Amino acid sequence: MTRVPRLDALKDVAAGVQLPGYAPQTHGAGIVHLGIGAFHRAHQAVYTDDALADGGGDWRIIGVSLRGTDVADALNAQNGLYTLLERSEAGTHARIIASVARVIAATRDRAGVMKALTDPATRIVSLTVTEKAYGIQRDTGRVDLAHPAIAHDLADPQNPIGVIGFLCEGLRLRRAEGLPPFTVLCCDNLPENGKMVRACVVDFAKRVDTDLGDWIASHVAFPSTMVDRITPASTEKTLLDVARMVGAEDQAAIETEPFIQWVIEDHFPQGRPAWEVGGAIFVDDVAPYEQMKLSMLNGAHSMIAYAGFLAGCTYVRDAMGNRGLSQLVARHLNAAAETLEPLSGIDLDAYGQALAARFCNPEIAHETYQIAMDGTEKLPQRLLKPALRALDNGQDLRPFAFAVAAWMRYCLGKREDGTGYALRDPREARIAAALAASTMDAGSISDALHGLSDVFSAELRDHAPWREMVEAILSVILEGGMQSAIDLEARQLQR
Ligand code: CS2
Repeated sequence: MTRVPRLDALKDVAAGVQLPGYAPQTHGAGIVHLGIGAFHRAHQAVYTDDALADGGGDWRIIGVSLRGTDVADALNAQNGLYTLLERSEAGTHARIIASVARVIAATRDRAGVMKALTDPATRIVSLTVTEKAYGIQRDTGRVDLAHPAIAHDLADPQNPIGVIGFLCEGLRLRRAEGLPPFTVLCCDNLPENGKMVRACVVDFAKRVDTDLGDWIASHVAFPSTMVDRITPASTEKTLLDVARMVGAEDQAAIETEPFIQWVIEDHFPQGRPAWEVGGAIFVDDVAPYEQMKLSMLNGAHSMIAYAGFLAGCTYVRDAMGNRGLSQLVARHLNAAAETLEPLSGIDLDAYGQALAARFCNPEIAHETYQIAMDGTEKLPQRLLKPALRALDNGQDLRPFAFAVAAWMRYCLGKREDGTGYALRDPREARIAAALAASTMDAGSISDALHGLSDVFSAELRDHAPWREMVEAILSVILEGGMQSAIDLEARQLQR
């Protein structure tokens, strides 16, 4: 390939690539975003780009990487510019996004992060840091004192390293300086994510200073949001395609699907960008939308991840090409939909069919192994809560039991040919210890994993028919392998 210059200005971008509809340098920053990974760049940064082009305002984003330095190095060398590829059967659309002003790597510039958090211009702090980064005890809503970042930040609150610690210290300094607080906007796949993060920040703050906790509780807005866009990790191919289409080297390029959705509670006391310009929907209560997306899209995704990975499907699209598994996906989507209350303006059947079509997108290489990560953080809202609702409604529990049994088999950390893989779960050590103490038959594996009491609620754990179903499915998977368990399960659907 001929060498191309680095993408750092808009003037050199090849024809045919969509450019921002505004002059980036004429807009100041108003948002600090913690966790500037691919998802943020494919989602909230795009809505902000649309809002800047249409509504204007000083709403550019200062990104923060909490762990690594790569994204900061890549984006800062490009003046924050990056390419977004939207891929589908209809073709690939390239667009330059200019809403990110710069990125700070927290591990080497904590003072820079604090400065951004306490800048009077900062009115929103948004977050995509993954479920496990918060350190929330799901059942109590309080901080998990055993979480490494929470433990560190409680011991030294003025020198935070974690999400909750940064939010709390930023708010403390703003209050001390007489500045209005920023609005905290959680964009992670957690149920009632705003409420959850609020409970955690308030609990953390009260442990540091009771007055601060009370002040946050009464002055800081934490709107909940439902976010959606399937965004696989970038690959070598992403970067090569971008170099060809844009005519510039872009080390921060990302790829995603055409679909995008954002439902937000409209509670922004310090103002917000005109995100509705890009199609964001503002509602009074996001909870039913979150529940729908978590149990249908993400629930089916997790089922696909565990069953698909073990059946040899590298990508979600391969799982959808697996006859038996795609039938189980349809079953799962229907079962999850049945657990939901009707939602005005939404046809759940059509939503489920659209999800299946999105999973089939042949141009999106979304690894099952990527989705399988952090299972214990994902299972509760994606599979276990829906299973409990199904139980309450007297519905069939089997689709959920199948997905959970697939996860249990995945927890063994070995493919069917005996080769191993890393589990990549924050409870990995506890899973390993529980399994080591079991006799490794279906019953003892299921007992051991149901013993993770911060993952499985007592209601499900103590429900004998559920336990029997999970154990029976797991035993079929262990005996005949995942593919034959899938096929057997799918055959039962025909009857
Ligand atoms: C996926 C999500 O990796 C995962 O766990 O289920 O990232 C999913 O792709 C997004 O929530 C789609 O909006």
